[in-house]
Amino acid sequence: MSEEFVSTSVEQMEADAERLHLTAEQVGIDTWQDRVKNQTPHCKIGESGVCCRICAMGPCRITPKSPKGICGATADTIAGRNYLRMAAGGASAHSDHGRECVWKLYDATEDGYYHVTDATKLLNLAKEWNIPTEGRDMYDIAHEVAEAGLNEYGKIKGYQRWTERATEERREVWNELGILPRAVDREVVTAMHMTHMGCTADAEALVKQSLRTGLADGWGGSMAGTEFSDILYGTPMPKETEGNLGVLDKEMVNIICHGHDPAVSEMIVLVSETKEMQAYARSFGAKGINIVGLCCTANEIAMRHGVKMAGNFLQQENALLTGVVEAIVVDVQCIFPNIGPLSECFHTKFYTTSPIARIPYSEYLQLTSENAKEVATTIVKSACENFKNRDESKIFIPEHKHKASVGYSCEGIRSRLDTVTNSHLDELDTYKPLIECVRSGVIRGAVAMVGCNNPKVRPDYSHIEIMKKLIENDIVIVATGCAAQAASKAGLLDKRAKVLCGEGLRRVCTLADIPPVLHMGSCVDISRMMMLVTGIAKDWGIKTTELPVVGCAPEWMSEKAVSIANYVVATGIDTYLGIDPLVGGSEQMMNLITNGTKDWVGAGYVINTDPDELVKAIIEGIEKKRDALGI
Ligand code: XCC
Ligand code: SF4
Repeated sequence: MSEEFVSTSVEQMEADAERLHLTAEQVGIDTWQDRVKNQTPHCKIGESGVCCRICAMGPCRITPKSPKGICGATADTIAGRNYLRMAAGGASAHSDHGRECVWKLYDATEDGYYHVTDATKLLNLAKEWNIPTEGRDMYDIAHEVAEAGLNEYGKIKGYQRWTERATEERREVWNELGILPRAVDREVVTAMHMTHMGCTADAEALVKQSLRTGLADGWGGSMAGTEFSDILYGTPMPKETEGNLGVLDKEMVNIICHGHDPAVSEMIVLVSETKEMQAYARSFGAKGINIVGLCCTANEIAMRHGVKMAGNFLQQENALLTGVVEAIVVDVQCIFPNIGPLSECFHTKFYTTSPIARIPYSEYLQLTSENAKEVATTIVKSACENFKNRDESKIFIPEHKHKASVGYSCEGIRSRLDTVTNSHLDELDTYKPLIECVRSGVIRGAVAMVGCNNPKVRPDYSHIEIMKKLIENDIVIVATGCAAQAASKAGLLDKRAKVLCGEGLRRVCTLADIPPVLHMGSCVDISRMMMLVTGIAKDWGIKTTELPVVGCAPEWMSEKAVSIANYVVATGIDTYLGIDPLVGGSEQMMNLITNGTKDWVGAGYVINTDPDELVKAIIEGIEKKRDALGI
């Protein structure tokens, strides 16, 4: 029997952060905790979404005394335009990350640095897109599939090909509403054009375009990111790893990979695992090389290689404050600019690798398909050489960490069901046993926990408390992004966390040998969740809107989260937000995103900044769906 399971509490995590903050004071650097104080209270007008700086007659601010901007734009117009611009920013980020993945497959060759790893997935996608495969060279197929994938970003006619994977019913709804997404770039440009000075003033049209732009991400750019990453680096399957700051190792060369696109982190992992590089690390007195991930990069390399996860968004400064990080290497998105000055206070080397994220106080080594291995080798070598430069007086590593079972792609989930339950049914590769569990009430439903950290709420508390309450109520969780990282810090990805579940879910966890929170990957992998709900709806024979499944982003902060929320809702899944979406200054906008979208796509937002009330609303929402199904 393994030792007893004890979840790390938020209080313990906060105590670790406080101790690390002493180091920040010692070296003379600020952290987000300090900066939040300086930024509070936030500007009320900006916070409620009614500050417009779209043209140079402004900025215009809506108040009771000044109900219109200089052009006559109302609160509804201004909040609506700002909201759509957030969705467009988020869709751009996800989709461009996806595009980079497709380019890597386009550049892939037998003897290059990027390869086809999951050939089955490549062939399936070729078949789906009517690309001939018979008797062809694998890389010829790969290049044609990649070119077709790239074409989805800018094609001049037609709709996103990826949407053909959705249910018939969804495509009809999207088509009738006029939100079936066209090329990814087209939807973002349309959003930017609509929100230009003197264009769309109608909030309803702005919300519809938000849904459409979101769909171009979730059923377009993000889905490309997931699919092409799987083809290149392998489709994730269940495996064991560890999470939280305790994964940093004092005796090893520690390298942190942070960002999103696996092209960089994959190469760092590959290079660091070579005998030659391990020996190089030992030649400087280290026991070896310890690669760890932060934010979504952590999710990507944990899911595919079992690399350890140092934590989520608001933990990035803490990781460096341990004083044992020889190098941090980043690509794009969610990187605090403060990593620059912070790394200067330590021996830590800070490497940027993408023209999309240039950051002061970093060394910039642009990584391309042609130089990837050389760049990774330079970084890993310099980290090894840097091991001897640590300052003992600045070192403190919090001990908390948990075991984590990760790698639950749709294929990973079905493989678990196949080995333990489907084998009795003589039917493989189906969600039917899972559906049986939900119908019978052994599991009440499922929640997709996603999104970031945000100091507007107590960080990680909302994620962790909501997840604990849900599993206690026999609701299974799928998680991505920084929500999944929060779960790993609290031990909820540990299979032994089933002791925290209600009786039904505990039984399912035992039978299927899974943890109660299933780690599905990074934020582009919310496209996996879309495929999961679509697969379940198809196998069940009901609409996605009828499933006792909801989404929840209790601590979101990025524009990407707005894009995600839009496509999740458009896919028919109610989404529970713990942070206000910055439209509170417009009653019409608030009403449109909570109720209005319900009439159009059958789902909407439920917003509540109190985590206890939010989780109650989620459970009620799931039970209502069950009642409607008569189960
Ligand atoms: Fe970024 Fe993706 Fe948010 Fe985490 S969850 S803070 S977007 S790393 Ni995506
Ligand atoms: Fe002001 Fe209108 Fe210009 Fe916005 S677009 S800044 S509301 S004048």
